Amino acid sequence: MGWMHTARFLTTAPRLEFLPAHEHPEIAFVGRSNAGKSTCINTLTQQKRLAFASKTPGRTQSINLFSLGRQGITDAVLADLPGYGYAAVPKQDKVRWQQVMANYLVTRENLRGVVLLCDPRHGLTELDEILLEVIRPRVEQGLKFLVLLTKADKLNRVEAQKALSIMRLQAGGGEVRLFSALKKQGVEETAHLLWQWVHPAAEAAPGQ
Ligand SMILES: Nc1nc2c(ncn2[C@@H]2O[C@H](COP(=O)(O)OP(=O)(O)OP(=O)(O)O)[C@@H](O)[C@H]2O)c(=O)[nH]1
Ligand SMILES: [Mg+2]
Repeated sequence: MGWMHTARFLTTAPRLEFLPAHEHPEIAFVGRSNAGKSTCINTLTQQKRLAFASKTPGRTQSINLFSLGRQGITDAVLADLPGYGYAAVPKQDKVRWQQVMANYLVTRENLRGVVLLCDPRHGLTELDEILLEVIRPRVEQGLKFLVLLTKADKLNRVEAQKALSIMRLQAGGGEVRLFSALKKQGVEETAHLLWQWVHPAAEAAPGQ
Protein backbone atom coordinates (compact mmCIF):
# COMPACT_ATOMS: atom_id res chain seq x y z
CA MET A 1 0.00 0.00 0.00
CA GLY A 2 2.14 2.81 -1.36
CA TRP A 3 0.07 5.60 0.10
CA MET A 4 0.83 4.58 3.67
CA HIS A 5 4.54 4.36 2.92
CA THR A 6 4.62 8.07 2.05
CA ALA A 7 4.28 8.89 5.77
CA ARG A 8 6.65 11.54 7.06
CA PHE A 9 7.00 13.40 10.29
CA LEU A 10 4.89 16.55 10.34
CA THR A 11 5.05 17.99 13.80
CA THR A 12 4.98 17.23 17.47
CA ALA A 13 2.98 18.80 20.27
CA PRO A 14 4.06 18.51 23.88
CA ARG A 15 0.47 18.07 24.95
CA LEU A 16 -2.80 17.33 23.24
CA GLU A 17 -4.17 20.80 23.86
CA PHE A 18 -1.27 22.29 21.86
CA LEU A 19 -1.90 20.23 18.76
CA PRO A 20 -1.72 22.61 15.80
CA ALA A 21 -4.67 22.89 13.45
CA HIS A 22 -4.24 21.78 9.84
CA GLU A 23 -6.55 21.43 6.89
CA HIS A 24 -6.32 17.68 6.21
CA PRO A 25 -8.42 14.76 7.39
CA GLU A 26 -6.86 13.37 10.56
CA ILE A 27 -6.83 9.77 11.77
CA ALA A 28 -6.09 9.29 15.45
CA PHE A 29 -4.53 6.15 16.94
CA VAL A 30 -5.76 5.74 20.50
CA GLY A 31 -5.66 3.07 23.15
CA ARG A 32 -4.22 2.09 26.46
CA SER A 33 -0.55 2.41 27.15
CA ASN A 34 1.46 -0.39 25.56
CA ALA A 35 -1.42 -1.49 23.30
CA GLY A 36 0.84 -1.14 20.25
CA LYS A 37 -0.18 2.20 18.70
CA SER A 38 3.27 3.37 17.70
CA THR A 39 4.25 -0.09 16.45
CA CYS A 40 1.06 -0.20 14.39
CA ILE A 41 1.88 3.13 12.74
CA ASN A 42 5.41 1.96 12.00
CA THR A 43 4.09 -1.29 10.51
CA LEU A 44 1.46 0.40 8.36
CA THR A 45 3.93 2.96 7.07
CA GLN A 46 6.74 0.40 6.78
CA GLN A 47 9.09 2.70 8.64
CA LYS A 48 10.86 1.19 11.60
CA ARG A 49 11.29 4.27 13.73
CA LEU A 50 8.75 6.80 12.52
CA ALA A 51 6.69 6.58 15.68
CA PHE A 52 8.64 5.74 18.79
CA ALA A 53 7.69 2.30 20.11
CA SER A 54 8.98 0.87 23.35
CA LYS A 55 8.60 -1.86 25.92
CA THR A 56 8.19 0.84 28.56
CA PRO A 57 4.53 1.75 28.90
CA GLY A 58 3.87 5.44 28.55
CA ARG A 59 6.66 5.86 26.01
CA THR A 60 4.70 8.22 23.77
CA GLN A 61 4.23 11.32 25.87
CA SER A 62 3.95 13.99 23.25
CA ILE A 63 1.60 13.80 20.30
CA ASN A 64 3.20 13.22 16.95
CA LEU A 65 1.58 13.98 13.63
CA PHE A 66 2.62 12.32 10.38
CA SER A 67 1.66 13.46 6.88
CA LEU A 68 0.52 11.10 4.17
CA GLY A 69 0.38 11.84 0.48
CA ARG A 70 2.16 11.27 -2.77
CA GLN A 71 4.63 13.68 -4.35
CA GLY A 72 4.95 15.52 -1.08
CA ILE A 73 1.35 16.69 -1.27
CA THR A 74 -0.35 15.95 2.03
CA ASP A 75 -3.84 14.49 1.82
CA ALA A 76 -4.15 13.07 5.34
CA VAL A 77 -2.53 13.21 8.75
CA LEU A 78 -1.99 10.40 11.26
CA ALA A 79 -1.90 11.25 14.96
CA ASP A 80 -0.05 9.00 17.41
CA LEU A 81 -1.60 9.78 20.78
CA PRO A 82 -0.17 8.94 24.17
CA GLY A 83 -1.63 5.85 25.75
CA TYR A 84 -3.82 6.01 28.80
CA GLY A 85 -4.39 3.85 31.83
CA TYR A 86 -0.75 3.37 32.75
CA ALA A 87 -0.90 2.24 36.36
CA ALA A 88 1.99 4.36 37.63
CA VAL A 89 0.30 7.64 36.67
CA PRO A 90 -1.26 9.49 39.64
CA LYS A 91 -5.05 9.52 39.73
CA GLN A 92 -5.46 13.27 39.27
CA ASP A 93 -3.28 13.13 36.15
CA LYS A 94 -5.45 10.34 34.80
CA VAL A 95 -8.61 12.37 35.26
CA ARG A 96 -7.04 15.39 33.60
CA TRP A 97 -5.83 13.25 30.72
CA GLN A 98 -9.31 11.83 30.27
CA GLN A 99 -10.72 15.35 29.98
CA VAL A 100 -8.13 16.45 27.46
CA MET A 101 -8.62 13.30 25.41
CA ALA A 102 -12.40 13.68 25.45
CA ASN A 103 -12.02 17.30 24.43
CA TYR A 104 -9.83 16.32 21.48
CA LEU A 105 -12.22 13.60 20.33
CA VAL A 106 -15.23 15.88 20.59
CA THR A 107 -13.82 19.13 19.22
CA ARG A 108 -11.07 18.23 16.75
CA GLU A 109 -12.67 19.56 13.58
CA ASN A 110 -11.02 17.56 10.86
CA LEU A 111 -10.95 14.28 12.75
CA ARG A 112 -12.00 11.79 10.08
CA GLY A 113 -11.44 8.53 11.89
CA VAL A 114 -10.37 6.88 15.11
CA VAL A 115 -8.40 3.65 15.34
CA LEU A 116 -8.75 2.14 18.79
CA LEU A 117 -6.02 -0.35 19.56
CA CYS A 118 -6.85 -3.00 22.08
CA ASP A 119 -4.79 -5.91 23.31
CA PRO A 120 -7.36 -8.73 23.23
CA ARG A 121 -5.69 -10.45 26.16
CA HIS A 122 -6.78 -7.51 28.32
CA GLY A 123 -10.02 -6.60 26.53
CA LEU A 124 -11.53 -3.16 26.71
CA THR A 125 -10.45 -1.16 29.74
CA GLU A 126 -12.63 1.29 31.60
CA LEU A 127 -10.96 4.17 29.76
CA ASP A 128 -11.55 2.46 26.41
CA GLU A 129 -15.24 2.25 27.29
CA ILE A 130 -15.34 5.91 28.20
CA LEU A 131 -13.66 6.73 24.91
CA LEU A 132 -16.27 4.69 23.03
CA GLU A 133 -19.02 6.64 24.77
CA VAL A 134 -17.36 9.96 23.98
CA ILE A 135 -17.05 9.29 20.26
CA ARG A 136 -20.41 7.57 19.83
CA PRO A 137 -22.30 10.75 18.80
CA ARG A 138 -19.62 11.60 16.27
CA VAL A 139 -19.60 8.05 14.90
CA GLU A 140 -23.35 8.38 14.41
CA GLN A 141 -22.60 11.54 12.42
CA GLY A 142 -20.10 9.80 10.19
CA LEU A 143 -16.81 9.64 12.09
CA LYS A 144 -15.02 6.48 10.99
CA PHE A 145 -14.10 4.00 13.67
CA LEU A 146 -12.02 0.84 13.72
CA VAL A 147 -10.98 -1.44 16.57
CA LEU A 148 -7.70 -3.24 15.97
CA LEU A 149 -7.07 -6.24 18.18
CA THR A 150 -3.31 -5.99 18.47
CA LYS A 151 -0.61 -8.57 19.12
CA ALA A 152 -2.84 -11.18 17.46
CA ASP A 153 0.26 -13.35 17.13
CA LYS A 154 -0.13 -14.13 20.82
CA LEU A 155 -3.53 -15.78 20.29
CA ASN A 156 -4.31 -19.13 18.79
CA ARG A 157 -7.03 -19.44 16.18
CA VAL A 158 -9.83 -20.18 18.64
CA GLU A 159 -8.84 -17.36 20.98
CA ALA A 160 -8.63 -14.96 18.04
CA GLN A 161 -12.11 -15.82 16.80
CA LYS A 162 -13.50 -15.47 20.32
CA ALA A 163 -11.81 -12.08 20.79
CA LEU A 164 -13.23 -10.92 17.46
CA SER A 165 -16.81 -11.88 18.29
CA ILE A 166 -16.68 -10.36 21.77
CA MET A 167 -15.26 -7.11 20.43
CA ARG A 168 -17.80 -6.95 17.59
CA LEU A 169 -20.53 -6.93 20.20
CA GLN A 170 -18.79 -4.23 22.22
CA ALA A 171 -17.78 -2.03 19.31
CA GLY A 172 -21.38 -1.08 18.56
CA GLY A 173 -21.32 -1.91 14.86
CA GLY A 174 -17.84 -0.50 14.29
CA GLU A 175 -15.30 -2.48 12.31
CA VAL A 176 -13.07 -4.88 14.22
CA ARG A 177 -9.91 -6.50 12.81
CA LEU A 178 -7.08 -8.64 14.06
CA PHE A 179 -3.67 -7.01 13.77
CA SER A 180 -0.16 -8.28 14.32
CA ALA A 181 2.90 -6.17 13.67
CA LEU A 182 5.02 -9.25 14.23
CA LYS A 183 3.28 -11.43 11.66
CA LYS A 184 2.13 -8.54 9.45
CA GLN A 185 -1.46 -9.67 9.93
CA GLY A 186 -4.20 -7.21 9.00
CA VAL A 187 -1.72 -4.68 7.62
CA GLU A 188 -2.94 -4.49 4.02
CA GLU A 189 -6.60 -4.50 5.05
CA THR A 190 -6.10 -1.74 7.58
CA ALA A 191 -4.09 0.39 5.16
CA HIS A 192 -6.81 -0.03 2.55
CA LEU A 193 -9.56 0.89 4.97
CA LEU A 194 -7.77 4.06 6.09
CA TRP A 195 -7.25 5.00 2.46
CA GLN A 196 -10.98 4.65 1.88
CA TRP A 197 -11.75 6.83 4.92
CA VAL A 198 -9.70 9.62 3.42
CA HIS A 199 -10.82 9.09 -0.18
CA PRO A 200 -14.51 8.21 0.14
CA ALA A 201 -15.34 9.24 -3.41
CA ALA A 202 -12.69 7.10 -5.07
CA GLU A 203 -14.07 3.77 -6.24
CA ALA A 204 -10.87 1.95 -6.89
CA ALA A 205 -7.48 2.74 -5.56
CA PRO A 206 -5.24 3.24 -8.55
CA GLY A 207 -1.66 2.32 -7.87
CA GLN A 208 -2.05 1.97 -4.16
N1 LIG B 1 4.07 -9.74 19.92
C1 LIG B 1 3.78 -8.51 19.53
N2 LIG B 1 4.21 -7.44 20.23
C2 LIG B 1 3.86 -6.21 19.82
C3 LIG B 1 3.03 -6.00 18.68
N3 LIG B 1 2.82 -4.67 18.53
C4 LIG B 1 3.50 -4.07 19.54
N4 LIG B 1 4.13 -4.98 20.32
C5 LIG B 1 4.98 -4.69 21.49
O1 LIG B 1 4.23 -4.00 22.48
C6 LIG B 1 5.04 -3.03 23.15
C7 LIG B 1 4.38 -1.67 23.12
O2 LIG B 1 4.30 -1.20 21.80
P1 LIG B 1 4.14 0.37 21.46
O3 LIG B 1 3.88 0.43 19.98
O4 LIG B 1 5.25 1.17 21.99
O5 LIG B 1 2.79 0.70 22.27
P2 LIG B 1 2.03 2.11 22.41
O6 LIG B 1 0.57 1.79 22.38
O7 LIG B 1 2.52 3.09 21.40
O8 LIG B 1 2.44 2.52 23.89
P3 LIG B 1 2.43 4.01 24.56
O9 LIG B 1 3.19 4.91 23.64
O10 LIG B 1 3.08 3.75 25.87
O11 LIG B 1 1.02 4.39 24.71
C8 LIG B 1 6.39 -3.08 22.45
O12 LIG B 1 7.27 -3.89 23.22
C9 LIG B 1 6.09 -3.72 21.12
O13 LIG B 1 7.20 -4.40 20.57
C10 LIG B 1 2.59 -7.17 17.94
O14 LIG B 1 1.87 -7.11 16.94
N5 LIG B 1 2.98 -8.37 18.42
MG1 LIG C 1 3.32 4.92 21.59
